[in-house]
Amino acid sequence: MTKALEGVRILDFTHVQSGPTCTQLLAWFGADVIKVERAGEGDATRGQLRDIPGVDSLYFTMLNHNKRSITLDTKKAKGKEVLDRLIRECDVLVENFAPGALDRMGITWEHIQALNPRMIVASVKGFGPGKYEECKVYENVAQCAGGSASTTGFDDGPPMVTGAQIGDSGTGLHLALGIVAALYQRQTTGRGQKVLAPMQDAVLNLCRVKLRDQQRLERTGTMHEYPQYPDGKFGEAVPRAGNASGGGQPGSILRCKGWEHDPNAYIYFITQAAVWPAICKVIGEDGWIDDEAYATPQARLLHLKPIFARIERWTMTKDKFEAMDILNQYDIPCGPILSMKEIANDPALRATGTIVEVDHPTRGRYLTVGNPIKLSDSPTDVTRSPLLGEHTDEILQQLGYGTDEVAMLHTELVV
Ligand code: CAO
Repeated sequence: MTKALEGVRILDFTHVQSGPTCTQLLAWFGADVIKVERAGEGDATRGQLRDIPGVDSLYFTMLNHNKRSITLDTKKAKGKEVLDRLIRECDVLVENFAPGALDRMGITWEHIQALNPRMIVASVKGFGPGKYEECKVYENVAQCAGGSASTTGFDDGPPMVTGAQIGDSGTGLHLALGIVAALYQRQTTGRGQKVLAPMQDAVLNLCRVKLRDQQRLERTGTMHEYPQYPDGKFGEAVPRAGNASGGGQPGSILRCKGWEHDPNAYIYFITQAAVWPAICKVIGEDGWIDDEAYATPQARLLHLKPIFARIERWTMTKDKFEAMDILNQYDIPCGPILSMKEIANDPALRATGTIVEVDHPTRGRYLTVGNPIKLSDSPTDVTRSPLLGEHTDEILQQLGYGTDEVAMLHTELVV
């Protein structure tokens, strides 16, 4: 079966997490991704958070599947020459260097355009144009600058970052979509274009509902779905909502049986209006179905804390999976708090290829997250990440270099 992006060649100048997430997705959709790295060290993540001495870290392997690796010193004249050939041959250049690094290498937009006007140049940067555009940025900086941290955590605590890598992987996803759109547009224009995904903007996009709430707060001075209502105070900005859903259907994280010794014995419980009578029956509060203090969603907003406290008295009598089984019978939206250990062994996620085992020549077998996006006509086969420079000679030969020239590039320490 062919792959969705078969024939698309990606010149992958990415490192760490945001850019590699993007190019890994493109590789999973069938693009030929050529990762350019410096000889010796390569992508810094190869050596970071190592669990086995001398072996590519899981950090690296889990972000660089299905790619080929070429080592190239793009600051040397011969290295530049090889790079120019790659630019001519590829469809997309993806990079997430610090601002200005590509220009300092001499790979300006004009230079690329002169070599290959069809090339799409896609970049992740921390910030878009403006005061902070020259700044280097990592994950948590983006979470803070994009509105996530100020709206995450509890009202009486400091701003909080989240474990989901919305700044890095979230931006990588945005960039991948921009690239695919640019490839599509190129079919009619015949031209490449620049694609930019700033991490602050991507995080803000994922925090869109909080900007919605900022405007609601400014108009009405209150938000009835937030835990600050009815007893607490609202300030000028969207507050941290703890585990409240903050949306149209109130929800909360509730303790389940075993919570005293298991940090993940919890369930997320949503009091969806459509199933309110069923919720009342399950927890043994049939009287709440018609009680005017509880009967309507509007009335319930005044009593969310006691309502969830009462539901929790019920969830604490069941373990999270028992509670799920019972609640699902009544279509009550809920979800167990799953630990990474539980997720790693989840048979459904393994069956769909979202959790996969991969063989690696120096690491052995390891677990990774496969492609979460499923295309029925373009299935993903997850293959291991490349060793540093593993495909250097192969790629040079494909670029038209003869055996002697390849040997010379090695002796000149360009590759
Ligand atoms: N040959 C020669 N030089 C190379 C090279 C190669 N193959 N690959 C990289 N380099 C050089 C770059 O040209 C740059 O040199 P200069 O500083 O002289 O211009 C240098 O290596 C380092 O690049 P960098 O500044 O991007 O790397 P850093 O480790 O200092 O910063 C990071 C890392 C992530 C903070 C920065 O790249 C950044 O802000 N990127 C944009 C935002 C981003 O993607 N952040 C998310 C990262 S994931 O958490």
